[in-house]
Amino acid sequence: MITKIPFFNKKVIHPTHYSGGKPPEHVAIIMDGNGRWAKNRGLVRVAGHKEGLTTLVKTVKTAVKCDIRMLTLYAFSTENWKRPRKEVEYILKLPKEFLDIYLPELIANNVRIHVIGDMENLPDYTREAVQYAIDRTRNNNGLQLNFALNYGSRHELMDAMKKMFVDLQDRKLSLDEVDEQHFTRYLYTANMPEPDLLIRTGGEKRLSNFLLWQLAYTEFWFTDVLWPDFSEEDFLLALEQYEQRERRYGGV
Ligand code: V0D
Repeated sequence: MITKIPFFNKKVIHPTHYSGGKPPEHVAIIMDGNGRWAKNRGLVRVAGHKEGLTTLVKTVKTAVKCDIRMLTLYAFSTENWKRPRKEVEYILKLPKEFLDIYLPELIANNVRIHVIGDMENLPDYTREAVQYAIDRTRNNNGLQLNFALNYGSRHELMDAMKKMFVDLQDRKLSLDEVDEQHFTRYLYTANMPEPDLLIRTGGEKRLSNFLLWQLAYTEFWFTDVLWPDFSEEDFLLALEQYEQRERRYGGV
């Protein structure tokens, strides 16, 4: 709810009463701060990832409620393989853990699951659980839930270029057909709208190789709140503040 105070003609925002005006169509989230959350509590890092999974479930529910069409979550980057082996192993078990519990509920809510990134190098049990969820929800037309799994934006861009070069070489494409719009068809995100809003939790203010091409005109919203502490109120505050920003796409 946005309350107007007539005298100042200023809007007062009640984050707990998000007006639900015009939500962003596509929200992307970098879910950072799980390890630090655990460390602050004297817990092992993986306890933070586990708690982060709970936040993810809440966030998806809020997105469905707010009528957001698409949610893209940075879950595991191509750089995350450099973490301790035990942590990587644990993180890669989470997709199956999540889907074993929540897939029926996601289906009941008409959610469509999609992945961007390279699934080839994932463990079999992860890839199989995720592929099953993708296939099982393929025809759903509610919220599209994209997980960036083993994703790196520069890798995505190089891959897209290579695929395009092959098409040029094979004369399936001519150089004068190559433009921004055509190029985007070679990305993992082909046919997706660009994110309207990027949220990064955990205090860092950088992109960390996430959707470099796709975020060109996206509004950024950063918070120091660590992902496991990211509440529905925080999410609604981000949506509310997004709604108040004016987007010009380079115009005036
Ligand atoms: C750990 C907090 C769900 C951030 C959330 C492998 C880091 C919990 C998934 C998931 C992760 C992925 C695909 C899918 C269904 C669920 C997930 C990873 C990490 C990286 F189809 N949570 N989650 N994937 N974490």
